[in-house]
Amino acid sequence: MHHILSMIAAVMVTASCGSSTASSSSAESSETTAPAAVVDFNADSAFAFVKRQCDFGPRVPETPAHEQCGRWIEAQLGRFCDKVVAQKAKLTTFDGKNLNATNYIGIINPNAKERILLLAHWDCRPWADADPDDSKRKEPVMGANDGASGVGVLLELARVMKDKKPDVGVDILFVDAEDWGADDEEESWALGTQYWAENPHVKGYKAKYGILLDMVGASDAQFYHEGFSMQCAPDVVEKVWSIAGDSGYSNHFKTMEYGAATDDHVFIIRGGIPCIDIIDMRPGTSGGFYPYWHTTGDTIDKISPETLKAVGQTIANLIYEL
Ligand code: AHN
Ligand code: ZN
Repeated sequence: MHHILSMIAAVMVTASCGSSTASSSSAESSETTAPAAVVDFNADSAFAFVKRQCDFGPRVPETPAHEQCGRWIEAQLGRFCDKVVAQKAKLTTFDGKNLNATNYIGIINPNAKERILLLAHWDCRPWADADPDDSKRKEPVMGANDGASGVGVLLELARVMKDKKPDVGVDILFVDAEDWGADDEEESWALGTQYWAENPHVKGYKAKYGILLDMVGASDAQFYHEGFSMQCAPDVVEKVWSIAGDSGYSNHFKTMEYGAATDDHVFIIRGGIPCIDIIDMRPGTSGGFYPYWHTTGDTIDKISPETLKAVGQTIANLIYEL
């Protein structure tokens, strides 16, 4: 089912790629030894940001844990960024629920013309419907990896950027209500991103490209070239995987195309910004993703500081252009 959906979505995204800004040619590095990084992404700090989110409990929209974690995220962005926007939205789910959702945006170098968009969803899925134990499938997902890991990496990047301002403008977008979706309805996913794409926090917002982090914390994470990213932003994929390899992280970053995920980046692309997805895909597993995806087992013990470092340091090295 997932595969069929992906193919349908592939056609739709292909048709809409043209609206995005023309991409520049790829600049691949031929370095074979890892150069010294300009900034140090702290893996333990990133891990602490992931754990703190889990300590609230599952951040399912319309629950106290979600509300509390949202306020915490806003406060963290306030510590590290030049400006913070909390974008409130009323969203309707596929099953008819009205959600009070909030997207949070942390803005770094607000006046810089050249901008990079970094995003992750911060909500948790209300049901662990992929759990092997069917008695647990109505329980919420903790989302240590599916949600908290991307937010944790981006908060640590924000902390690093406060210490040493990059030349480029960076917008960190934490989207709500990504995971309240139905298998057979593409449009039911990524509601917060769909809202942001229609109502960007800055009128006429433009970025050179976007990078989505989704499930970036598992110890054995595998990041393949994702299908929609390759269709609409192949040069960005090449650049990120090239930097990851040069930085010593080819154990996680595989230079092979695999799968296509209906994820937040698809709706960023539709809005006209080329965007890639760094997502943990596992060929041969039933879901095609990280093995605890949408199960009650998506907990903090699956998260490895080493993986958070691989992703975070790669993005840092990109921002500071080694
Ligand atoms: C679907 O499940 C259709 N796409 C994956 C998007 C997702 C959900 N990423 C994390 N949770
Ligand atoms: Zn999910």
